[in-house]
Amino acid sequence: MNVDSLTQFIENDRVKTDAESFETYGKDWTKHIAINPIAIVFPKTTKEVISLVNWARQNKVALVPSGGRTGLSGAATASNREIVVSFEKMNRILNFNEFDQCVTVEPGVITETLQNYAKDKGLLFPVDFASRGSSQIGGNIATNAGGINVVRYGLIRQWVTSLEVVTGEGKVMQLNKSLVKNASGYDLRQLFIGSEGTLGFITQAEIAFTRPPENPTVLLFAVPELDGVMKIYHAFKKRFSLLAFEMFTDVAKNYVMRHTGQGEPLEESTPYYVIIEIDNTSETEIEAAMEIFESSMENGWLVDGTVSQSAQQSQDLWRLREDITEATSAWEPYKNDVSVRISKVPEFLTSVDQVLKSEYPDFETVWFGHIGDGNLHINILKPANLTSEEFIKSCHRVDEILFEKIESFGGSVSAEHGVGLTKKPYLHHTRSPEEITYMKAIKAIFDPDGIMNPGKIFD
Ligand code: 2HG
Ligand code: ZN
Repeated sequence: MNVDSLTQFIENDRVKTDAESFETYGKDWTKHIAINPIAIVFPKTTKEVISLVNWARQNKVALVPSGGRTGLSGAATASNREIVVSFEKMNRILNFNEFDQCVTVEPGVITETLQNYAKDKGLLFPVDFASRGSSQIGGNIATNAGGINVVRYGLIRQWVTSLEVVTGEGKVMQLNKSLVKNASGYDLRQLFIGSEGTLGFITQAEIAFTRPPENPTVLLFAVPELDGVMKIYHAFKKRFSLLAFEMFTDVAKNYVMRHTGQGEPLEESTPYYVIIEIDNTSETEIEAAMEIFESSMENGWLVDGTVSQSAQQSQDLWRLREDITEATSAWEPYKNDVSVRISKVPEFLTSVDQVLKSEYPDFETVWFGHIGDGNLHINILKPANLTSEEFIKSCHRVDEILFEKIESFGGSVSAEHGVGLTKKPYLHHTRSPEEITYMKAIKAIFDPDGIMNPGKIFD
């Protein structure tokens, strides 16, 4: 395929075909998938995106949308002679509507830039996660991003008030137009959120902000038994509107400590840790937290704990949780991102523990996650004596066992990272044949030529 004709509507220097650009833009954080793009393009306007879609339809070339490339399921990977459409040059914050407390953005705005923009206005963009410094809003929306504050603020789905999209037919639509109430039929905006670029491109979005918490305070607890994690959750959830409730294991903590040079956060070292964030608005709040801490200690659910006294301390405690992905990346982790409904988490954790111990006796496993949302991240680290292929093959065998369990719990094979390429073979454990058939039919309507990120989610 000759991509030279792309320059009829996109300037020469925004069409790249060199090896270095392919290496950078051809994939996301899912490093083990071989890439094979034919070009990387950088549109600057919705008009250029429309021309690109029309060109792709005529030339029967597939397009892969690409944001900050922090995805973990291969959804932004070009492995089959596609053109990668990077939105990094569509990165303007266009307009802040003070009355509605909504901001209009282009898809390439970095998540952290939007968070800081909200902060400058005395407001909060509440979607937050470790890759905030590189991930982009378009990608966040296309994957319905979650993160560490979902327990309080929900997924990004809740904060997108309006979307401009270009469908796989090259048609532009303004979806929902920031109406709070709009009972005029199907909400196509929500259909595009989380569609992983399989229906069309997001070219603009309006996002709502909210009031920030007054005094976010972090608590870290040392938990001796797995069973204690959700008992602590239940006790806190009954009393607080939690801002976050996360867990990680000592294995995860040790990787972070080695990576960052941080010391032990607590005197006691235990197999599990819980990190909680509350809005410490008055003496009563912290007293209530201390009461729960003491009763949890009496019950043996935790053996040690600390409370952040400053923003710096909060940040240091959060690093123990947020730096896990980076601290383990050299071990080529095989990633699972699973969920069950919250009330099933205790039983689910015990069951996963058994599977991992019996099936991965020789592999190091690192668990952590947004356990207050029922979402567990399981990272299996590659032993040095195995090749990547051998390692992934063994992980796939265990996936079958793990996902059977997930299915029996009515859970999901992908809680927040998306399906992309890596979870595609397992979609049927979460979605019924009828659901998958309807999803394919929906795609065929928006993308009749199958040019929009084909092969992602399903074939
Ligand atoms: C997180 O919660 C991210 O830190 C990454 O979703 C999870 O690396 C992972 O498995
Ligand atoms: Zn996560």
